[in-house]
Amino acid sequence: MLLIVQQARDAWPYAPDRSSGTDTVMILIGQYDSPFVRRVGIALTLYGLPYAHRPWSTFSDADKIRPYNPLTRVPTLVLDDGEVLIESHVMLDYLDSLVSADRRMFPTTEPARHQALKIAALATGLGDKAVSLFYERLLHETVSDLWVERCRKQIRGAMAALEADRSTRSETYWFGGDRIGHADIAVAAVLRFLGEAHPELVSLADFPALSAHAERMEALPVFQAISQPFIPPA
Ligand SMILES: N[C@@H](CCC(=O)N[C@@H](CS)C(=O)NCC(=O)O)C(=O)O
Repeated sequence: MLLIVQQARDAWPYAPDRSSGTDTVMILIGQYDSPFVRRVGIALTLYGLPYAHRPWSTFSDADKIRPYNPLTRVPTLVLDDGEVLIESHVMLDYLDSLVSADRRMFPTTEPARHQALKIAALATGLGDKAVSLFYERLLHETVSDLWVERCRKQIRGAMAALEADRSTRSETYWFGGDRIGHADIAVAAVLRFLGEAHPELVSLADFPALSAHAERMEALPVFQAISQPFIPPA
């Protein structure tokens, strides 16, 4: 049994980088069914940065989150010096500063950098609309058809734009090479959320390049480890 555990550890390619010599670790607040929390958890893991995870819900655990983030939103990232970051993109920007330039998961040179930022922004914007649509249906007694239709159009529009871009590229990762990037992660995490929170909204069969991309990413060990089925807020 011990041998099996040891072998599993050896096979895990994302060993924590403890070179900073400190025992204090960052704390990632939020559940992995949020694509925003998940993209940060995946980046922390791929970078080998040690962190503690507090899977607090924005609704039932709001009182626990508030002292760290008055917006009571997730992800919330508490740094090892006690500073708190909000917004997943800001967190990734900070994490990128902790690793050498050749390991950063946003390209560091143009035009690749702004192209990758745009793909990630399309994905997270789509995620924003999917979250907004979910709250509209969950929290309003009378659901606004106007808002629902607007969100649907925005989601489908972003999906079409992402599909058009991905279908021109044949490599495993969006921007080629042998390394996953933040854009790859954002797209796959958001597609998983969309499929689970709004199963009726889009058929992935209509977006073959995107669904192949998501399938490849979800098969990676890090995506399987940093993962949680969608639980609607209660
Ligand atoms: N733009 C934010 C979006 C984060 C977000 O929408 N988080 C949701 C959970 S998936 C949340 O905190 N919802 C509670 C609320 O907004 O009140 C980011 O990238 O971090």
